[in-house]
Amino acid sequence: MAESFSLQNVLDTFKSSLSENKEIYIQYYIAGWKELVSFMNSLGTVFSFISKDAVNKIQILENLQAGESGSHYLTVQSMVKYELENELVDLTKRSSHPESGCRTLLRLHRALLWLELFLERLRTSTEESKTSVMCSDAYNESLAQHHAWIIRKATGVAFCALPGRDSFFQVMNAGSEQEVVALLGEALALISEVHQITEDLYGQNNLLELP
Ligand code: 1PX
Repeated sequence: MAESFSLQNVLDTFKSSLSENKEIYIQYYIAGWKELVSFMNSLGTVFSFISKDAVNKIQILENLQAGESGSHYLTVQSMVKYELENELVDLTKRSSHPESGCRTLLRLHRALLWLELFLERLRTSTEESKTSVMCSDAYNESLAQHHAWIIRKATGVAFCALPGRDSFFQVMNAGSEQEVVALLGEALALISEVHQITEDLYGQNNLLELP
């Protein structure tokens, strides 16, 4: 699995997720996450509790896509419209729809901000920069505010087990350091576009704090 990972694959899947009129295809959005999860799995078992949760979220969305209302789960936009119109979203507390597509995708959406902040740090880092510090800074600026203390604690422990900057550059499979930095720039533009579109859509529909 580790050898099949490449930053280019991640870039390509997120690119495919954007339709011409800037809707986001859930299938490719999920495919992007699967790439990232396969990379995370290659880092070792300290990260399993993180990848398990990501896989679980991916699975919920895949089940919705494969279900009888699957056609409504083509894009994030069509999902939001369908679930809201049919009152399939728990808006204030989890009750009859604890695993709506909207709340599930929101968790991945928040994690995408972490990824954006982390990759930006990696892109502008120097040889002395520590991945654990870049990772936890990015985490504290994004996901941490949505996580309970126990999760933040466990996450902090996992970050200490991260490989160094060199390994990250290698694993991205994109050539020399300059080439990796260039590709990171390209990937970041796309990831931030996908993130912004989702953020705007969720913001307009008051979905950013779904329980
Ligand atoms: C080239 C570099 C690529 C790095 C790829 C790393 C991919 C990371 C994928 C992380 C996906 C995490 C999804 C987390 C979703 C979440 O926030 N879930 C929580 C809330 O869900 P709930 O259903 O309860 O409302 C849930 O409680 C989380 C549990 C697990 C802990 C999540 C910690 C996330 C840390 C993200 C940083 C990952 C560091 C990986 C190092 C490379």
